[in-house]
Amino acid sequence: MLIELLTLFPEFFNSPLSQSMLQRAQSQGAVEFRVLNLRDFTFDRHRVVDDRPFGGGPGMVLKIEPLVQAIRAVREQDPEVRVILLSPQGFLFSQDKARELAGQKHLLLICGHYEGVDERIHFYIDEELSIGDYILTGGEIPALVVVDAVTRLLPGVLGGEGAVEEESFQTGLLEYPHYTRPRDFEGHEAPEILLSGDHQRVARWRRQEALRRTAKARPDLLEKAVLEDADREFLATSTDSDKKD
Ligand code: 9D3
Repeated sequence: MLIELLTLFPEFFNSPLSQSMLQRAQSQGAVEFRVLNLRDFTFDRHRVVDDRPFGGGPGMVLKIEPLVQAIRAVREQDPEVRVILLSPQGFLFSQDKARELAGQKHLLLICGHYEGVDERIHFYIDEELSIGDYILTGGEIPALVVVDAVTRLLPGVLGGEGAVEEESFQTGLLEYPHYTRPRDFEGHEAPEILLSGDHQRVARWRRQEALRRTAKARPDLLEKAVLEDADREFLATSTDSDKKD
């Protein structure tokens, strides 16, 4: 897969793309990253990429010409490229979307900045994605979030760890808690049941902990999760106000 990143801050990506999994994925040939400097797609003397908003107001707007020059240059090389703008107005990025994008040959991720991007960009892109409801300074970190989530799904990238296959067995619940040695750390003991060797009791305990945590932190997930009668029974009793969280 080829992932191109269009940005005003190309240096921003140097370190993250050279780290751990992303670097390994590149060496393996599973993915290639190319960082494009938006300023290289200007043709005026001063290489201007932004301008004041029509109608007034604070801040600057990314000009349409350099953006479209860059998109055209990439589309000319590959008409199949999927062009994605990262913006706070986009659809929410998700694991489903990561899976969908991992099936593509070529992505162009456009990082917005300043107060926004000229609205006419929408005639030239395929979709617009946000990573969540908080305000960042630009689309660079969101682009890296997409890169990371998509790259780890590419064939061979996790090196046979099986973590990705395991995800297809996901329950729609948060994970159960994990413990390893030492058994007692500063008086905080690992749950006795995990050391019992009783696999059935361990499995039931883990299921219930997953349910408890999900009900507390992400009750929205419970609505879509596939639950057994025993799960509902557990939730009905464990989430009573007299029970500890
Ligand atoms: C003060 C300007 N903002 C009004 C709330 C608009 C604005 C424009 C551009 C706010 C942030 C940004 C920069 N952010 C992104 O480009 C961005 C983003 C984000 O801020 N949050 C979550 N996902 C994304 S994807 C791109």
